Amino acid sequence: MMAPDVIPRTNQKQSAKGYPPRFPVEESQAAWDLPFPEYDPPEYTAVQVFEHEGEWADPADVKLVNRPFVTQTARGEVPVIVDEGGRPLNPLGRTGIRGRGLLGKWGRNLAGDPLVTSVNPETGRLQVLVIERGDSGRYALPGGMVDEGEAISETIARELREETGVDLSFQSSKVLYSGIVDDPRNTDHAWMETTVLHQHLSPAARAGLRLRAGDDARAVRWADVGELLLGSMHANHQDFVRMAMQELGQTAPPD
Ligand code: RP5
Repeated sequence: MMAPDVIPRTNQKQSAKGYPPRFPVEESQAAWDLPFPEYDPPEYTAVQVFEHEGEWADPADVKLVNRPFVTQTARGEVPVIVDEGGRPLNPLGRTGIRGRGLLGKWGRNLAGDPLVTSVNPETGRLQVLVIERGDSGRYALPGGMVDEGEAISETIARELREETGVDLSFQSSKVLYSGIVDDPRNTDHAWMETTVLHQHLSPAARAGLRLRAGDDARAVRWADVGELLLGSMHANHQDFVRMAMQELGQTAPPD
């Protein structure tokens, strides 16, 4: 399954730490082609983004960026619209903040997420391997940003190793989703896009794993897949877990 045409906007009212309050945007005011003359959001780009220009961050002047601004959709990569200053516009619509926030790249910022499931041998419940994020404390898939020149399966294996201590190969794993994520760091001009690779482990493969939280993960654990977990996950991660459940022919039990 590739990106649905419309992924739910989940986090527009949430913001990452350090962000100014977002200009209020109702669902019906989000689309860029709808007039919203009162729209006057604050401009925010974190200091560390400017400090890392030329490393993981783009130049402050968007005109110096020489890649096309595109987004991954169910129909493949499509160009995104840009504003009068040449700044790419978030495909999910207005976010209430201009600039890049904590994100280094104008337009999409690429990430990868491992979605590892297995059945708890003692309870028979479907579980997913999650971390507790260091920044927000929310449960999340142990994903991270794609390094320059890195294949997506490598990013996903590396992030899983760094954040959970688990070593798995994702070279032949199924692409569950590829496209925009409604991340709390997103702004009008910078947003996260991820590829989610799914692997379902046998009881024997699961038994051989030793979990160890690392990097920006506060904790790591196998979590029962249910409404309680799904409702407390980072960004669109609950949507990805629901897609994996569909693949496995499972429905969430009530918690
Ligand atoms: C999410 O942010 C992605 O789905 C991925 O899990 C994560 C990458 O950012 P960091 O964890 O590196 O901050 O939108």
